[in-house]
Amino acid sequence: MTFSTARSAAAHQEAKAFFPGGVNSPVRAFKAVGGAPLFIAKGEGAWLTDEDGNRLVDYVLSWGPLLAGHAHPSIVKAITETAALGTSFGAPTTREAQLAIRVQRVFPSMKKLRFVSSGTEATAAALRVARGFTGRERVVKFEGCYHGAQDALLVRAGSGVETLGLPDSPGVPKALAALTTVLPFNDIPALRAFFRSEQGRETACAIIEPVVGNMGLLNPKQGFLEALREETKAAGALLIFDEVMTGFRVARGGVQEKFGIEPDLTCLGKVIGGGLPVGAYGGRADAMGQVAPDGPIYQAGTLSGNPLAMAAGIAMLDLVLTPGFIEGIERSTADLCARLAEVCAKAKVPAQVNQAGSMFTVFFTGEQVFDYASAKTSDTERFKRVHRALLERGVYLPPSQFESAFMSSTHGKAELDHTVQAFSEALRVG
Ligand code: KE4
Repeated sequence: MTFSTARSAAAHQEAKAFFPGGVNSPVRAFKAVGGAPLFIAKGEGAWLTDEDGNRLVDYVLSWGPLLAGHAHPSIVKAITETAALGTSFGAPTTREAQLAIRVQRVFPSMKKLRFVSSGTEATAAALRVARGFTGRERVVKFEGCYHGAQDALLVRAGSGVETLGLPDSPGVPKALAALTTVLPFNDIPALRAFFRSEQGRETACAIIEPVVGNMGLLNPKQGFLEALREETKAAGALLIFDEVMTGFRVARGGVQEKFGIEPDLTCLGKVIGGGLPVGAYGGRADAMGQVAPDGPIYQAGTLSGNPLAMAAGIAMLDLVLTPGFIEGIERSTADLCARLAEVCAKAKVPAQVNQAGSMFTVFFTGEQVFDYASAKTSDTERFKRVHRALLERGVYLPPSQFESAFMSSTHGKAELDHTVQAFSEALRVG
């Protein structure tokens, strides 16, 4: 069957009349891989069906949220039943505490937390809490890390900013950007030198993707996160783990569980909403105790704690808390990564397959990828060709070399065999 995208292309033309690039989030535009983005008609388990009827194994999974695959019966049931009782009240419901209990079982460092409607809101709120709690204004981020589309952190960020080659975003006030220090990821001497400097002692917080998904998947070097925890503590700066992507994926309890490091604040998103809009920030009770209405630091949201989103999150976390659920996905991710590395080696294609839990990236480079500079050695032209060849063979990878791919509990033997076969062929033509 030929791979037609005529209906997606027509839908894209129509969408361009409404939205910049015809999309509601830049990474969806396929700018880095060319061609019109596929317009999706439905998802079921690990599979997408696009408007042209093409069926593809999905490794984007809505950029991480769908740990249980598309339209999981228990999540759909929870949303459907809750919707019949009303979709939003702007008043507290018991579902919020029901989700919070589950979050704290997985992230015990979040002594107090608040739900918001996106990861961006969560990281923006966490930054404000850190600045309000410490009385300091400077913040630290790491090169290539992405924490959502917010002014203070759209400085040498990853994800779509990197994909589109935008050094930083216009519209961010210079005065604000000047309060953001960018350090190199995985560079221990640089972080020690900064936090022991005068500026370091005036820093409110360091925010980091402790395992990076937004440069593609990068793991921290031995001792890097430990050094960051030590130096921020000594400098009186809060350590914020942005686990919007890594939460429930690098391990059930995220990077903080895997490495045994307790951040002062944690940001969550994606998986926590089971595919509906939920973010969360939280951590130390003394810092969160400063958040309105208990304290003066203001943060609010009309749809925060939305009952539908809470119901989907509760159903999702009940699956996450099922013994063996996370471990099964991690095993199939490791299996796939090993097979993809083998296929690249057999094809004599220089590649690094980086994995952490249920996240992975195939970098087309012969160099180990552990920071922004090494990620940038990847052959993005080869990635573009392979991505297109995979689409034609029914495999949907994130449309950027600088994004992580994701697995779900519904990616079984059939999906992995299909993927490995398609990858092997794509490398020959790509
Ligand atoms: P959202 O506001 O997109 O829900 O979350 C922002 C965010 C915060 N922190 C991390 C570590 C993230 O990865 C994200 C969002 N991730 C991107 C994918 N790299 C979302 C996809 C998109 O921008 O459309």
